[in-house]
Amino acid sequence: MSDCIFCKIIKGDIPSTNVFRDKQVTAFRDISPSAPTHILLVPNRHIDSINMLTGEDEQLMGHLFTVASQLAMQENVAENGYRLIVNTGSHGGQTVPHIHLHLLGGAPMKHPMG
Ligand code: DGP
Repeated sequence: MSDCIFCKIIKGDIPSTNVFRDKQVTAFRDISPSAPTHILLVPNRHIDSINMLTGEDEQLMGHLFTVASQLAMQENVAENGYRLIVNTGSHGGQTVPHIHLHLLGGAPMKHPMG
């Protein structure tokens, strides 16, 4: 999508601090971090939100979580724990309409959510 911020980051048209890249997924540091480690993992193919997923996306979404697990280890937050969030739609707090998984860690997370 030509006007999507995350598609522009994936293409390299907007600068970002990338921490991972393969054929399916790009991960980069959030511009406005909410925790000491705050990484966004995004599918390289544009998908608006979780609402748009089909059965064909199951491998891709599973891969997104596998990469999140690897990055948590790489960032040294795996042992103490971390939070993965996918905001969806306006009530979910989604501001960028391209599926992204937030990886937050490096400090205790606030609870309860919602
Ligand atoms: P969400 O509210 O779940 O849609 O989160 C969108 C996140 O994207 C938010 O934490 C800020 C981040 N973000 C927005 N624009 C940019 C950008 O241009 N670069 C980077 N690195 N992050 C961005």
